[in-house]
Amino acid sequence: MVPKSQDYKADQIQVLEGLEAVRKRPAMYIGSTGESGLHHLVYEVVDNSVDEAMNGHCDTIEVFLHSDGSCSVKDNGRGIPVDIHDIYKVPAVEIVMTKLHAGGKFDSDTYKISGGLHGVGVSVVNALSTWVTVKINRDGGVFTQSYKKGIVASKLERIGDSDTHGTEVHFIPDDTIFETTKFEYSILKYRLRELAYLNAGVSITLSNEEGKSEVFKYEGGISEYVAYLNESKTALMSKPMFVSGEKDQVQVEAALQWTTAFRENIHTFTNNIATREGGTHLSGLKTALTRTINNVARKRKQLKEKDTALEGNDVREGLTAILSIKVPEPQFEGQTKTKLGNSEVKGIVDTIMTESLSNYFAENPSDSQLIISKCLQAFQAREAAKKARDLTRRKGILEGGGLPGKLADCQSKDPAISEIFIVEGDSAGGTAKQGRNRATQAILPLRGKILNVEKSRIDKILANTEVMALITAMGCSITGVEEEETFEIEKARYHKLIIMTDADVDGAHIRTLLLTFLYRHMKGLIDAGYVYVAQPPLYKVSKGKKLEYAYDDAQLQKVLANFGSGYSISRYKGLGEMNASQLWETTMDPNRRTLLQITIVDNELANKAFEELMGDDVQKRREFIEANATAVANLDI
Ligand code: 0RA
Repeated sequence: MVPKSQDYKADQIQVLEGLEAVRKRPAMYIGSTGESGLHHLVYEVVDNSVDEAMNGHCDTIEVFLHSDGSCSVKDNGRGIPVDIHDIYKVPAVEIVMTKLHAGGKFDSDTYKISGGLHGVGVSVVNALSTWVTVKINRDGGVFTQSYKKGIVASKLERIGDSDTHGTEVHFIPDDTIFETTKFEYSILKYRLRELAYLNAGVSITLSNEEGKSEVFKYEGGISEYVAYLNESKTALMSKPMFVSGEKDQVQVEAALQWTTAFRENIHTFTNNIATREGGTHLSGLKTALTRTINNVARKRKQLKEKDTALEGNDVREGLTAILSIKVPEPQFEGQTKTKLGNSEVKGIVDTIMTESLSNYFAENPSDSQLIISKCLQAFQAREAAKKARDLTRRKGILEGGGLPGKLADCQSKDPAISEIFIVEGDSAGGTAKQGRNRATQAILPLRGKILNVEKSRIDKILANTEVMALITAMGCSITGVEEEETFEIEKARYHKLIIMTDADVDGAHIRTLLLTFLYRHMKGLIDAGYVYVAQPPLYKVSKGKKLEYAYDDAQLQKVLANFGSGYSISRYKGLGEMNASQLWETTMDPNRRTLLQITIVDNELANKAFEELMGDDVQKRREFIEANATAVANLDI
């Protein structure tokens, strides 16, 4: 279990610095003064409560969004100390709240969330709030104190007796600092749920004054997290395998479950912070997986002596895993400071994982059989993909060597002004070809439905003519072909890829298949802002020579009001119902059209969305489509 803290002594407070610096350069402490920085205020307070939980002092945290725009975070931890500091002669809580970095020096709790954007201390929240009120239950009493913009507004006051302990921090963000001060329930929800998964048994409630309320509490911790991530997949084990161990003050927890999927889905955390760029803990896990599975496969004779060893990619195919470690002094590196650098961690994770994996495989022979068969299939598919790749490479297809026959290219060779329309069907493709501005607009008609890449391995993807035509036309290759990245955004032949499909169910399906492919294998195009969806009109309204288009029902009503009586309406079901000049006027002309740009708001949500939408579980897919009916209509993922 977690080491117990020694008794707190107020005079252990060491580093003291005022809060002026925080108000002067807020972004340095919370990342930004936009929406993300605003929500960091809540996470900062919650992280302090979670610190209490991680060290075994707290099991309940409640976050409440008040209708005046304030937020309160209440926990049942030890309570911020209220006794008078020997040297500073003020209550300790006053120092915690008004001095930078005071918190971390208080006691000898081993695991503090320090580093990254969090862990700057609750005083930063105070500095960036119009007002804060803390209420503490501790030492037999209830105590409260208020602050304004980080400065003490009232002395610490004992307002009653209490036999419990805990802290409540109530604050309202300073609107002279933040661009927006409105807390978004949905943004908070995901991080709080993640924290609840990472800290098994800790109950985290999120509520607002309008009566919305959710409790996140997972007795199963990260195992439950893995089961949740695998909801829309077919698992190869009845339940996730759970690993836990500790060495040299480093705690390691992992949950793993293989599925029939083709992608790996591994999330790593250090002291509850998502380490998106991976690091030494992830390396340790990967090493242990590759070595152990090869050993077991050989021992079980599923891998023959003459066979070459399975590679990392093979053993991780279809694996969903959470690796959560706690380190006393984490070092975060990398571009976004989300890569764990502590070198000692690799060996520790490797040792703990190797032992647990070996035991698991020994104790669960039927699961082992399935998992290793899956790894062998991945291995064989990789060999097949290599052949397909060599073939396409020889033809120069991935690099855009010969352009596909059915591409009607534009005349411009300048990608910045060139566009490619991906059009559903040959007939609409023909119309688009006639209607386009051939100087800058290329047309690629796709026949029928493209492959669902969510359910296909790379060898099958490379063998699909429609997908290959798209890859070849774009000229920038794709990701996921081999370990070394081959995707090169600089080689993109068009800076606008415009999906133009019918406004019906089939059109929506084709659009989704295309977006799935782009998200999984050409995500760089989406990140660069190159991917768009065309918006063809739904209605044509005419009266004599007068003609107008409407793109939705609301607009139709407006148009009709303008026309008065005696008009005729026609509803477009497909692109094919328009002639070339109508298609140009309504959908393709850069001066008149509207395009929807595809952006990814949240990577993890997008990942899950594609899995549910395109995955194995029909029920999940139905739920997703029902819950996102309007979003799917707009497809702004
Ligand atoms: C300083 C020292 C101790 C606890 C805390 C701060 C503390 C801060 C927050 C912020 C929100 N909830 C919190 N709970 C605790 C340790 C006190 C001890 O050793 O008793």
